[in-house]
Amino acid sequence: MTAITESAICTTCPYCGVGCGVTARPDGAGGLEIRGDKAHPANEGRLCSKGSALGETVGLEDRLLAPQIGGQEASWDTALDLVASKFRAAIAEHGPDAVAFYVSGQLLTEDYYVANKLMKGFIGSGNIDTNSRLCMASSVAGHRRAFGTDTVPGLYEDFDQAEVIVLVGSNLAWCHPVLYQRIAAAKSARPDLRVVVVDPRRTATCDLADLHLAIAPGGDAALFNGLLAQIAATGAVNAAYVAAHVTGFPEALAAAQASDPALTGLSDADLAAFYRLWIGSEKVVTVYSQGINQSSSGTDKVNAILNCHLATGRIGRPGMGPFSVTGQPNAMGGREVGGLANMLACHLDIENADHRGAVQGFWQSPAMAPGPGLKAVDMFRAVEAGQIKALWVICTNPAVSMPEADRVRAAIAGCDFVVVSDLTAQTDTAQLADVVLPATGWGEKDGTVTNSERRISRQRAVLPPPGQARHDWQILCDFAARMGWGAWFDYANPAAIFREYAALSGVAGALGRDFDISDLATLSDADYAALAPFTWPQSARKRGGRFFAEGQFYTPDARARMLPIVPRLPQSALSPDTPFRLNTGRVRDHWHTMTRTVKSARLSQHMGEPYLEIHPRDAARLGLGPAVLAEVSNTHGTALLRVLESARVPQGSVFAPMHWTAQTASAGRVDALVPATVDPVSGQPESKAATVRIAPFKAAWYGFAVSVQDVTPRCDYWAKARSKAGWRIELAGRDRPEDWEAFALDLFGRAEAQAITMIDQARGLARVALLQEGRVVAALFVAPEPVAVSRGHVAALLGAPDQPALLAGRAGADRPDPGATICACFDVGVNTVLAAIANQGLASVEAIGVALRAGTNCGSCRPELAALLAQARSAEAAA
Ligand SMILES: Nc1nc2c(c(=O)[nH]1)N[C@H]1C(S)=C(S)[C@@H](COP(=O)(O)OP(=O)(O)OC[C@H]3O[C@@H](n4cnc5c(=O)[nH]c(N)nc54)[C@H](O)[C@@H]3O)O[C@H]1N2
Ligand SMILES: Nc1nc2c(c(=O)[nH]1)N[C@H]1C(S)=C(S)[C@@H](COP(=O)(O)OP(=O)(O)OC[C@H]3O[C@@H](n4cnc5c(=O)[nH]c(N)nc54)[C@H](O)[C@@H]3O)O[C@H]1N2
Ligand code: SF4
Ligand SMILES: [Mo]
Repeated sequence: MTAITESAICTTCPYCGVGCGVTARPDGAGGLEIRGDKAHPANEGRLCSKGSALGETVGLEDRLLAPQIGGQEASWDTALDLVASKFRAAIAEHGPDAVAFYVSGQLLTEDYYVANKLMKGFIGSGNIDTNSRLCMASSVAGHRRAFGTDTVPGLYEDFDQAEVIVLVGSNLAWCHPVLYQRIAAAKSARPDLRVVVVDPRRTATCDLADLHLAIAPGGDAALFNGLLAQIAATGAVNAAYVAAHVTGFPEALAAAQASDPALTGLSDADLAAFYRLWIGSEKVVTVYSQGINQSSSGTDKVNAILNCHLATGRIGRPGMGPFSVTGQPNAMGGREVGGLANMLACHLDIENADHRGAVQGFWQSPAMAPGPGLKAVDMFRAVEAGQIKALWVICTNPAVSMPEADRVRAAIAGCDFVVVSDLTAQTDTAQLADVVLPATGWGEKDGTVTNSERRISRQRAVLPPPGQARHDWQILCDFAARMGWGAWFDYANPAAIFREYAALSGVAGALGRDFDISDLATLSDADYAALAPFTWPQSARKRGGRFFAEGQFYTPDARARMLPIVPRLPQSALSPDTPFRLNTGRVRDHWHTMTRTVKSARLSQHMGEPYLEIHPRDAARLGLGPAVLAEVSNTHGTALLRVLESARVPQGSVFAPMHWTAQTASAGRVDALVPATVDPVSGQPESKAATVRIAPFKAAWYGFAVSVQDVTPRCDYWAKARSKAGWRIELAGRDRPEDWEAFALDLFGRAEAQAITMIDQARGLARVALLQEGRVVAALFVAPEPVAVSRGHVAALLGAPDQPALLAGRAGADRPDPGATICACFDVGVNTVLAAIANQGLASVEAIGVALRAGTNCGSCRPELAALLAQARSAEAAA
């Protein structure tokens, strides 16, 4: 294993599935100095804003450093004895299906392998599912239906060679920024490269698009059915490929021809332009992500896309193919290792008795799961029904990220026994647990991950485990030993687990499966420590490269399947009571439930508050002024979100990010609104198509506060974000407190502080600054309208002895307000960029880079810089 040294260690970013290589060096102050690894083939030195800020997220302030039972610190022995006794009792009394693991695509392969082996081979139940059910399950199911295996055929190189790249339901600019930069670079080198974005919203990714198709939610299957019909009509079918390698073409075509293109909501001209582009170039890569997967017809959407690539034989050759991009750093590894309830390790099939027998023989296990276990939504339903008596949640936060999140939260709270392994006890899920176990996190643990192009890379430790934290695989092995299976879980290190896994993949390879890395089954510890990134397979049968150019699918007859697809629209119907479609997803600088990105002030300034993107005409119709709060609700729950008017969303549709939790906002959990409607094949929830009603939140007052210390306000609305010197907090309430000074002292918990208060009764304004030892420790600004003070200016004065400027609430002429952060790397604000465009006559993103450095490091903000240029140009034209 890699020792802690002063030299930089090569590892892999723990965020998205691009799987960028990073080099990390301890900075001596508890943080890390982070750079892109130029030698890593996934990114060749590039990083995005989140990857660049990794060093700011490894601090220990919120970390769990010892096990807890019922909120009280306990020893590892006591905690694990309790966990084992509860699991043993539940299994003895109610059978192995009375327990469950809910795990994560952010676990390392070695952690995942151990969890899967433990549940499926030793407890003897299929009840291990993963948050990948919410993420990749429809892609997995679509791949398996078409290819007989869950395999992404292509490589990232295909982006460099493609003539047309279609991005379907993927906001690549924000969610896979380094791939987006790669396409941007390809396009500037080869201006003929055409990019199409298919997304109901006009996202930052559209900055690169030659054609944006603002498709109706759920219209994708109709779009690709239309394409297939047009492929046939224009003679673009690759008859030789279809004849040799494909089954089901006539049925798929007949279904496509019968399908109604009107379901796409697109004009005939747009459809024709798309079909021309796609059919006109052989080298087409169709990239897809959550706009496809997270749908009640997600698997069909995937197969509608695969059908078009199979019909044209555009698969597995340079520059072409369908490309499902994975979300989490090890989403792909989890699929390989069998993390899903309906899979076995190494792409073996849990429903196949021979496969089960082979794995049981290899593991020498006492009790093999007889078949698939419960998928995520069903698993939490079983928890709710009391059928699951003991639940272990590892590396995921289902009280926030599962659909019907309020119901899931109640189910977890009501479960007999819940264990959570996490980095912190301050998550919505951990707060419901009986036992919380401290896990090591990124930078502290060793193992492997697989990225979107099947590339396996090492994550390496660069910091020591903090406190008593243990690695996830160790915790599971310690538990297994207490269950009596110590001999089978006696690994010295992650390398030993990896060797066993690689050997098992050889068994799978011998059974004719594609996931075979048996070359690595005898890797020494030193080789594992030095393992360079490689793409699978790696075995005597095949080494690296693409799949399926010559057919050879993993079906019984080695032919791919085209499927007849009948498009279905989202399951929740709009109604007079719930007339808006709620689309959900991600923002550029936050990661999921924010447990790590929340710690970086830079990353928290881009989008500091949970928001609702709504078309200006809808906002006007509902009486929602700029920046007021909206109450969004349906039968499942309610959220309070800041209104962000934007014509980027179509009328009738709204967008809200998934990131806010009960730790960061009073009512920002959007999954409280998402119904647990699932795709019938994959079991993946429809996370992007809830229906909701929207009404103005009747605020009697709005507030903005800054504080050097974390606070949890008690008022109807609040949301908080990290700033450089502390926290910034947005507030609002239905009733005005009598005394603002008393309110502020209570809010900030500083009865002893000196308060300087300015009240303007007539205008309903109040400003309170709290000083201690002559320095501003907190300040509150109140108004009957959304508070108009400059956030950046106020936050910057925290800790300074400068209360007059602070209470003025805006910067003087000598200190212009930079505005909301746009470039997180160099901390450049919107106002700074706009001023530079106006004053220095900047006319391109490159010119902004030269003048301000904005956009010159990770490049994640380049689409937004381009938007500011366009905004400045249109303002100029109007003037
Ligand atoms: N910054 C950031 N990056 C991330 C993550 C993060 O949390 N933050 N998470 C990672 C993970 S786990 C994942 S899975 C990926 C997700 O990556 P993406 O899938 O790119 O991200 P999302 O924002 O969830 O959704 C993508 C788009 O789908 C669109 N969409 C909604 N409905 C439809 C529809 O019916 N059809 C089509 N065609 N499009 C539709 C939405 O408008 C949205 O822009 O991101 C990864 N990268
Ligand atoms: N409405 C809506 N809901 C969605 C989505 C959406 O687009 N819309 N997207 C879905 C998708 S694609 C995904 S992937 C999920 C993501 O949802 P989650 O998996 O619930 O979100 P995370 O915040 O990534 O949770 C990871 C947890 O693991 C902890 N952790 C980090 N590293 C480690 C480690 O090494 N060991 C352990 N034990 N713990 C660790 C973190 O502190 C955090 O609490 O959300 C899904 N939910
Ligand atoms: S694109 Fe960004 S988040 Fe994704 S792996 Fe690379 S640096 Fe990490
Ligand atoms: Mo995901």
